Amino acid sequence: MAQPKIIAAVLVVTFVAAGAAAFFWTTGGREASRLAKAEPLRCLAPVSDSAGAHPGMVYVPGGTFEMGDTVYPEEGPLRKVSVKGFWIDRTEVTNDEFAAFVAATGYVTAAERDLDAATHPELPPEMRAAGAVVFVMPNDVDGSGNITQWWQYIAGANWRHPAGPQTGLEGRGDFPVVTVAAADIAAYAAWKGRSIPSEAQWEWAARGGAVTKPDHDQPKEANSWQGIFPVLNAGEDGFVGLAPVGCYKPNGYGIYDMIGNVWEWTTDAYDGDAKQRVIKGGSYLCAPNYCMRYRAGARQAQEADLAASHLGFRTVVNE
Ligand SMILES: [Ca+2]
Ligand SMILES: [Ca+2]
Repeated sequence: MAQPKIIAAVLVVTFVAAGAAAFFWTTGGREASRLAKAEPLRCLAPVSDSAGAHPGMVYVPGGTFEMGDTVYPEEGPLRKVSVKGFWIDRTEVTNDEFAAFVAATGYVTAAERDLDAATHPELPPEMRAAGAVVFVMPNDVDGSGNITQWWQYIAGANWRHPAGPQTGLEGRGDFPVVTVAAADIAAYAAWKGRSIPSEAQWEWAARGGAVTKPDHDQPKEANSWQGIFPVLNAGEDGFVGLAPVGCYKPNGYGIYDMIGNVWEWTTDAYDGDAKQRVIKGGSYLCAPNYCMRYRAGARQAQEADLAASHLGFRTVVNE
């Protein structure tokens, strides 16, 4: 996915019927209909264990590491960074977990609220309507320059309806929650007495304690995209769309899906721009021909108030 600013700009001209998105959500396009029966609804049971000081979390010891990577310019320069020990969610936060928060607090997410014309004068009315940016697999594309060929702003898309009003969460309780904005996840974390990870915490945890230099290969134990993005998704990893949390082997610390499945929010501003945050780990949409960001050192900018269908989060407890 290209720079979110570009997305916001080009999405201005894009507004699709939710019905089309619903079709792709339920089928995931041609490939998904072929594979749908093989895709499980639950991989890790139970999702949250009840043992330890912080149930459902893993302790990550502190350390010093060379942060960053060398594939894309925004990953550098490589720099030595120290991180104190902390606890981190074993999995991405799920729909069931987020639903418990909403049930307890009545919280309404950013994607469920219309944007104020006063604060977003640059957007046309249709993009100020409550909604989210949703990936819709195209049948064909004309080059990779125009991302509105696969990213569409859909009114009525939110965490309960991840691809638009006609879609829902039935059978998807163990899938990562998506279309949550920075303020939403901060509220969730506060309710749990937790925090959102910094970029350094996230990247250190994603290394999994590995002592060797990270490679740049597409990982086997992660939900990414095999084939040619965005038109050919071979689903060799078992999922053409999102996967339930915990379907792949955990990393060296016992943490699942740091790489792939959904991108994950951090608290870091992107290049000092408070309106943009750093997101990490890549998603099920990351392919070798486009967005090789299925690496701990990769990063991307995301508007703090923009909800998207490939973006979720996890929380930390700082000691
Ligand atoms: Ca996949
Ligand atoms: Ca992830």
